[in-house]
Amino acid sequence: MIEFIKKIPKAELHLHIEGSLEPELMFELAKRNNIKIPYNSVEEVRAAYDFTNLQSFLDIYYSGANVLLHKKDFYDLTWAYILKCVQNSIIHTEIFFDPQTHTQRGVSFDTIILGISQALEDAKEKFGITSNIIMCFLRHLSQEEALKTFEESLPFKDKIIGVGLDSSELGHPPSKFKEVFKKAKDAGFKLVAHAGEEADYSYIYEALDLLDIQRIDHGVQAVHSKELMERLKKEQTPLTVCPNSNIELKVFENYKQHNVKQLLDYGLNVTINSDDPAYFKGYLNDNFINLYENIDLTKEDIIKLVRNSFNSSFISDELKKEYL
Ligand code: ES4
Ligand code: ZN
Repeated sequence: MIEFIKKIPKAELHLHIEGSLEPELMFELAKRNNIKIPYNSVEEVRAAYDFTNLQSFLDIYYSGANVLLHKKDFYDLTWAYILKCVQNSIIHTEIFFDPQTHTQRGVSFDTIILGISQALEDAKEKFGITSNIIMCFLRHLSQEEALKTFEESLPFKDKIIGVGLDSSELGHPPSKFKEVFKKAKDAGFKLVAHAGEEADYSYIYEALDLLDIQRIDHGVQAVHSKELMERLKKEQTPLTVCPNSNIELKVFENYKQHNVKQLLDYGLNVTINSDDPAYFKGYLNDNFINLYENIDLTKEDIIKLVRNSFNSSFISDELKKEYL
């Protein structure tokens, strides 16, 4: 079964490219760009990855991103993730990036998007891996700033398939970003949002009803509302669940406590994803293997989860047919 999990061709729908920055590359880029980082060794970095909640992770994740300055840095970051895709049998990936994490430090929008998209074009050429890019707004910042970022992205609209919402969830509900999501929808972007990761299921309702999103990132708190579960089942709204992330950020105590099997058995459209694999101890295969080893996931469950990812992706119907 482990071999089967490793080899089955997969799609990934919830991956923050900044969260794929491995400590080794962090050191290399710090050196290349002459940037001080608060660690003396790769081991010291890994030891710092001991999180108590989402915010404790985000503090370290944003600090790690400081080493990214030039187009080549974003290219190298993305290329390193593509090599992991090859190892994990990922043939299609939809990656998030956080423009504000970089533009706030003076990095220009084009530097970021051109570096990432060049690596993805090369991935298609060299490995046949297809991809889409989703731009996330940082929810701890204002809607005003999200609107500014949205305007900045418009010259690169052909490279960005959708917009998302991430960062500190508690206290920053989807309702805060109604206007920018409306603008993005009118401009033809696909819409997704992190909701019900740490915050309660009311954030999922808001994402659906106020932002009109097409996928929910995480969404595991939905189990606390029978009415919402029924709706998600009926509408087959995709949930991009990230098991390693949930364990590392203490959303669940351990894999046995994770509710992914419950969501799946209820009939929801669940997918498995790695979120921030460099920080959460493993890429996509590890997420599947951890579930397989700890809860009663059958081979049929795994096939269903993988098929859900392709079905819920933003690829064309033609390509979907080819992949399914
Ligand atoms: C994130 Cl796990 C998670 N949650 C919310 N925002 C994020 N950004 C990067 N990883
Ligand atoms: Zn995420």
